[in-house]
Amino acid sequence: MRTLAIGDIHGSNTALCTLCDYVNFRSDDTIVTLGDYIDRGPDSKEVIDSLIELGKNHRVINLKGNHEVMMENSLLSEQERYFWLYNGGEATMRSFELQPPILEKEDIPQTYWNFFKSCQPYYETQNHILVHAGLEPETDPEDQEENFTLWQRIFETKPHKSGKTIVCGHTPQLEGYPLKLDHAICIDTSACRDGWLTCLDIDSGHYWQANEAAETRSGSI
Ligand SMILES: [Mn+2]
Repeated sequence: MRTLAIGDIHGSNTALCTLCDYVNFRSDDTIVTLGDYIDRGPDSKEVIDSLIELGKNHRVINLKGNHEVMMENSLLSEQERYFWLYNGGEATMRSFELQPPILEKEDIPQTYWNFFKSCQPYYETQNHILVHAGLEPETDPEDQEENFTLWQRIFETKPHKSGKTIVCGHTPQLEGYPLKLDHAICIDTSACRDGWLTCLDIDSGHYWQANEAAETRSGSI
């Protein structure tokens, strides 16, 4: 049984659909998406539609990214809304055929808010902890605070006390390749910045990539 992690998608639905075809998922795969489905790229709404569809036929665990939290928080105040809009939220509004900068909860169908609510903070296997951004090294995964799980940069991460390898996204690797450290692997390979979207088999180290031009390539970390 494989555990396959998918990095930050950021509205890159062509890359996502191309990647899903290319990997050729098996019925016993567990697919863990690492968050940041929305913002910056052109097709945020369609990315969520694709993930909901994928979840109908596969075991899919969607983790929460800081961009999903920013969008949820955008309903709380004007300041939060502008923080989100300046961080790529305008592209998300346009994918819902909405005109920035005003967003009311009712403008977005409840399905999408439910999707955000269903996203998990982390996913743990025998040898790995999968999370959007990082972990505080001395804290159990279930007690982590969001400044670490949603916002920490890969170069700030330290080995987790569990000894497990952290698998994360959040820090864009502008060369388009996964970053492997001794204690952590980052697979945000800049899908929305003319880079690649990565799917990593966390146990074998094999990875598949696709981009917005529907090109594919693969390799090993
Ligand atoms: Mn992020």
